[in-house]
Amino acid sequence: MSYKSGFIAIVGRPNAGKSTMMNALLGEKVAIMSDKPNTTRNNIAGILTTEDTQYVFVDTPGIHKPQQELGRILNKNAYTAMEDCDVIAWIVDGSQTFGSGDEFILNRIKELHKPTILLVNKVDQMSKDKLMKVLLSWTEKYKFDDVVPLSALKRKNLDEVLHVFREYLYEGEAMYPEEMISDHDENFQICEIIREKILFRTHDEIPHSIAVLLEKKEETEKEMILSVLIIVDRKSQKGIILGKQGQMIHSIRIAAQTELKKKFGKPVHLDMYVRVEKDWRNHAQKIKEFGLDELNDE
Ligand SMILES: Nc1nc2c(ncn2[C@@H]2O[C@H](COP(=O)(O)OP(=O)(O)OP(=O)(O)O)[C@@H](O)[C@H]2O)c(=O)[nH]1
Ligand SMILES: [Mg+2]
Repeated sequence: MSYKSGFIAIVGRPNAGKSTMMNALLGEKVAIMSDKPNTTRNNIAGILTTEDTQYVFVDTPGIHKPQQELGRILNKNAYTAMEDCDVIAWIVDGSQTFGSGDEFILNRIKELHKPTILLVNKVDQMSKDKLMKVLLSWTEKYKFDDVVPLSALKRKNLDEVLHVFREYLYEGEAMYPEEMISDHDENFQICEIIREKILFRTHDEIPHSIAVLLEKKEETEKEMILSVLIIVDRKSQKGIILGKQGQMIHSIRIAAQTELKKKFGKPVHLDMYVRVEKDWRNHAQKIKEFGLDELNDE
């Protein structure tokens, strides 16, 4: 059998389960996940190298109606991934009805004329009857090259997902070294893990308003010492992140340190500071400073 490789853009509305699916396919947590919409903010490549295939998945921000400059950039980056890939994997939450985000995605798909696979996720929450109805209603919208139901969370039907992706990849050599699993470095992952712990503990506007920046990293054989800055976009949010008598930030620190210790195999000491950057999500320069650049599709 000949070797195949290529780029698979994983796109869909916020919360559809894109990052959960990519991590499940990789067997590693490369992208953070949460029940808050717009968890993913960067295009993140996850690389799976097998005996006969190198799959380069590109996890993208959920496509939505943007309220701010940041939202516009996130959507743009997802669209760029669709333009640059070999195969589009559109993942939908099977329990949700077709919405405006889906309309945007479908329109792009129609323009791009690329192999497009529809992945109907969260089937663990659906009866067989319901699933049949959902599959029927989606296949009426577009002539997908393939449709696969799955549960990213329960790891159901993932082999079939890989099998179908392979069908649409081109013959070619591996593009990345076998041991490489992501295109993002360790510092990015540290900040993302901390952001995930904040998302888990906050609600409403806060999950959308924070950014995490690494200020200092010192590592010895025995330990890692980190200092990070948590950006919020309003003064009132600073108090919420700190919590009563510092309880909130304490709980974020403990959770992040625990996961980072497991990841790096050594104790991690984490210092965190909170800074207000008023309305940063509407300022292109700030957004860029915080590592959320707009990608060029040229
Ligand atoms: N029941 C169920 N929940 C799932 C499944 N896949 C993902 N989820 C949940 O859906 C939520 C969103 O998952 P994410 O993977 O962060 O979704 P995403 O599409 O990457 O979201 P954004 O990054 O915000 O665009 C999380 O709470 C997941 O646990 C699934 O197969 N079944
Ligand atoms: Mg995501």
